Amino acid sequence: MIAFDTPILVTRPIFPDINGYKKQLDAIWESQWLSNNGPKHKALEAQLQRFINAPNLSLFNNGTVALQTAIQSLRLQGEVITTPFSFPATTHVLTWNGIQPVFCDIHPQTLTLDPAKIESLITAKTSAILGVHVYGIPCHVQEIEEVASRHGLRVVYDAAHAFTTKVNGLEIAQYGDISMFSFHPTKLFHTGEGGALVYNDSNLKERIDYLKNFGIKNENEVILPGINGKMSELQAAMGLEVLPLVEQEKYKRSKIREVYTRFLSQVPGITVLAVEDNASQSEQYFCIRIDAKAFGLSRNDVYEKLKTFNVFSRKYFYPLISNYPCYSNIASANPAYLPVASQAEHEVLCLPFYGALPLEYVERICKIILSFR
Ligand code: T4K
Repeated sequence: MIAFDTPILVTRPIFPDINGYKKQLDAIWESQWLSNNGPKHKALEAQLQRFINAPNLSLFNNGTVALQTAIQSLRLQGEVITTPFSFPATTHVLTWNGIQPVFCDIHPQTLTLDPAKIESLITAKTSAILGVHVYGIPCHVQEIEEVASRHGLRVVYDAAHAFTTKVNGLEIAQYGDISMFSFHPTKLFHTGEGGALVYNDSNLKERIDYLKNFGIKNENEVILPGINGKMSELQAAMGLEVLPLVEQEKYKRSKIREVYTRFLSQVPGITVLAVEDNASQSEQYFCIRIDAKAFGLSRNDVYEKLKTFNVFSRKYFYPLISNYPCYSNIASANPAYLPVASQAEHEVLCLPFYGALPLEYVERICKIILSFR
């Protein structure tokens, strides 16, 4: 097998036509308005609300600040039960809010919070469950809701990867109290940097929008200890150009998923991660698990060998958050309590996955992987 001439990265952002973006910039120059709930911001908020059928939506400058604000808006405190199998932001926002993360193991198929393991972690201090729809694979939302309502807990979802995912025909953000979407360039839909909160309770809108603007009510009143979470007009303009391209990008990615799945799903030692029957794909990542014994090479071997072919896969999400030095002293971070996550972190590999990746390249990547055996 021959190495690629140029590096093949795990993802590439949608780049809209530069002339469309220039037109957006012309309008911004004309308006002399760059941030603080300007016309582009308002237009994107409305368009996104329609696009994902969101009852309420607030835009942010990134997903992390959005999630931090979600926690503030619900006045969460004490302990929050969460997954160790995610990007650092998921747990860090709890810490930045003075909340103790409590790590719960994940489900062996979906790699999302295992609802059967949540209940034993609930204490008098627990205020919420924070799940992650990792790779766009939805959490077991109904079971989580049942546990939460039995114990009077709030449910927040880190839906950074789950833009457009549906469960039982409903948009993913219709589940739980608040969902956070990331609009980072590595996401299916992006605004350069950015994010949003979607929530069912319209009473939260005012509080969330004050919180993301320093708590300023008017020139004379600051009513909450808010933060600067505002999306700029430059970001919103990018979003307005990217949004019409999302369906086409998803379609291209679905074709790439088909090729990977055709070549890899029957290979002993490789498992292709997929959504369950009641859910739809966000087409955010294409991820496999590699069982070293059955495949003959470990995930790390495959990751390193792919690099020699100029293919840069990613070990999302290794290491587990519970193994970071800043969290490993928490009782629930003990790997003995997290056997499923502790195995998954050594087996998962996200392969290059973006619409502009030619299908011949995808086939070639598969053949390179198969040649390792
Ligand atoms: N929760 C979850 C579950 C998340 O995954 C994330 C973010 C968050 C919360 C926080 O949301 P934000 O605050 O970011 O909105 C990347 C992203 O930076 C990060 O947003 C994302 N998750 C994470 C999964 O991936 P890295 O450290 O892997 O990024 P980097 O720079 O290595 O980029 C990955 C690949 O993307 C590179 O191979 C090249 C390509 N790329 C990247 C950028 C930025 C481009 O081609 N163009 C670009 O402009 O974290």
